[in-house]
Amino acid sequence: MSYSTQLRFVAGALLALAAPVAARAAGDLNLFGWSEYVPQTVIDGFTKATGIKVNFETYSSNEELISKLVAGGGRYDLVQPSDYAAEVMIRQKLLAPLDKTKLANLKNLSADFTGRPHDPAGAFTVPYMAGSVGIVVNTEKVKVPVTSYREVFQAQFQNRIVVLNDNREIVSWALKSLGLPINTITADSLAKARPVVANWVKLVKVFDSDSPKTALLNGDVDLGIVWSGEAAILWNQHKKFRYVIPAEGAHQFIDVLAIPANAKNKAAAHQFINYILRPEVSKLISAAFPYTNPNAEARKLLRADELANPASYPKEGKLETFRDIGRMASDIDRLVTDLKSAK
Ligand code: SPD
Repeated sequence: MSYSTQLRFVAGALLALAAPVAARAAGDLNLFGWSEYVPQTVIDGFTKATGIKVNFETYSSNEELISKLVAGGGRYDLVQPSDYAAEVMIRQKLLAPLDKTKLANLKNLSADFTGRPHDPAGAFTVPYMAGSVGIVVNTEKVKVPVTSYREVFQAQFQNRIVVLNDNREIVSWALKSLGLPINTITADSLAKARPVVANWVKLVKVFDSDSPKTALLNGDVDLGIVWSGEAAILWNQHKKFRYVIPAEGAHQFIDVLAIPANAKNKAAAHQFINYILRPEVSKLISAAFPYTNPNAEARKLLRADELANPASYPKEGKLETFRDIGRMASDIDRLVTDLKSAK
């Protein structure tokens, strides 16, 4: 385990011990999900429909989720990893198999988002929302075309850039720009990516995975590389914010719901999963967080302008999902952490 991974592990364990467990009751659902991803209206609707109180905690990266689960996963009944992180958790036996007899609404999912390599039989995971990671440009401030990672990280944009605070993402952009694979990572490919990342991080003003849209809306930065749902919200606010899938190709993610192996309230977790698969509930998720909705029946309820949002439903571009890369994940983490601290 790398030094930074060890630090995260210890921090996760301390956080787990410090959490306000007194507020939790045996029948509650303890949900651990991405920030700005599960609308409060959906949580409230679930409680109203079932009488089950939801204790909701958030995280900003898959790596944070995994280290916290390893440290004290029994505190959570439901988690929301991305596809590749779920693949890691399945390999590490951190997830419980789903009881599909309790998930009648699985039938609403589009076949485009099921049967994927992270969980081919859907034995452990259910798609929540999907999306991509792409370039967003304030076209009132940036007058030149920006269509590739290299065009984002130019000296003329120093201190005008926001990017996700996500080490795997940043390295994958460098690998893509070098024409190297993002899922077969070697010491050699990381050595090639290192000087690219070193130059790029010096140009960045804001690293933010929770709400990268904020720096763009405030005018603190003029362009960036963000989650597609963030770009979709920006587009809804003002059409000057354009979303571009980088020419080199982009990361596509499918975020899922899954039940930790040692969850105490698996029954409530199944109820929550089945609840969010209702088309009228899934539609509320799209309205608040306009990522790509994997629920075919919910899509039928979306307005034409929601379906026309180019960040939520891009019409072109090469997309590739991340896979479990084993121990190389900690090498990536160390590489970017080192370069950021030398910035
Ligand atoms: N604020 C919600 C962000 C969801 C991002 N999920 C994708 C992570 C892929 N690394």
